[in-house]
Amino acid sequence: MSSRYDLDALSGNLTRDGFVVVPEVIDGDLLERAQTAIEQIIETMRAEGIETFSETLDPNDANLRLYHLAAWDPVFIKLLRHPLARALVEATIGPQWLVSNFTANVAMPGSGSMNVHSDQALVVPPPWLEPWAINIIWCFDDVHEANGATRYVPGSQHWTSFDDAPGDLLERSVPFSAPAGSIVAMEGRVWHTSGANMTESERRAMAFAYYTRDFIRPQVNWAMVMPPEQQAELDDDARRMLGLSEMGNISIGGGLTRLREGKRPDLRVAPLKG
Ligand SMILES: O=C(O)CCC(=O)C(=O)O
Repeated sequence: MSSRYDLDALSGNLTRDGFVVVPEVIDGDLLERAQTAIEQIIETMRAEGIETFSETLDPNDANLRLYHLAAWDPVFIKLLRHPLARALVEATIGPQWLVSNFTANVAMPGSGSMNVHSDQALVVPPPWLEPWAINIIWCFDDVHEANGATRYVPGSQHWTSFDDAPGDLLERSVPFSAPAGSIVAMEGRVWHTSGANMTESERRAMAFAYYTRDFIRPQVNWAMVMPPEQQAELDDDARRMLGLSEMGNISIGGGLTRLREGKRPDLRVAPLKG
């Protein structure tokens, strides 16, 4: 990874705050490709009559929801394995992970906040004692409070059950700001929500690359959403990330590993954080 980043400092902040912003990680062509891909997906979804409004998530249809991005455009595979993204994921949840989901939330003027939630709580029951999930959030527009920056509740990564979450979550939440091309790493236990886009005309496009430990069932079944010819184009690393290998459902952190530990030190169980 580029020495432009001090990984220890970034992951230290992430552990302390549950959240770290890294400004301008991508720019130029790559940023433009991602922005164009988002626009094209919206266009295609509209042309094909695919709903962009998710009633279960958002208060109105000013939020455009785009799902399983890696199946729409290879630029998103590139982002999933961006060296900094990968380094922050592995520093937080260890080397054994899968891409659980990759969605975009394009918040148009007039969009409102969803319910405050933690993403780890969506995939594993309490108690949440350690980070088993992380979002790498990609900002494709300049993001700030007024156009609906994600709001997070400081310290909420320490809550271990639903009972720990107080009633005034939105009031406790704080926004961030960052220019287009930035990423935000957000630990899976952090309670957060989308902000409301209160601007007249600013779009807020962000994508949420959600990585979880490989013993947690991914939210997306990539084998279903990605056509076989597209799967055939993927390299081994991409197939592994998406759990598309034939043995993709066997967690190498499971008991089987123990049986082989002596012969395959590379397959040892990643230590869980205390
Ligand atoms: O759009 C945002 O800022 C947050 C989105 C989010 O939390 C979600 O989709 O679960």
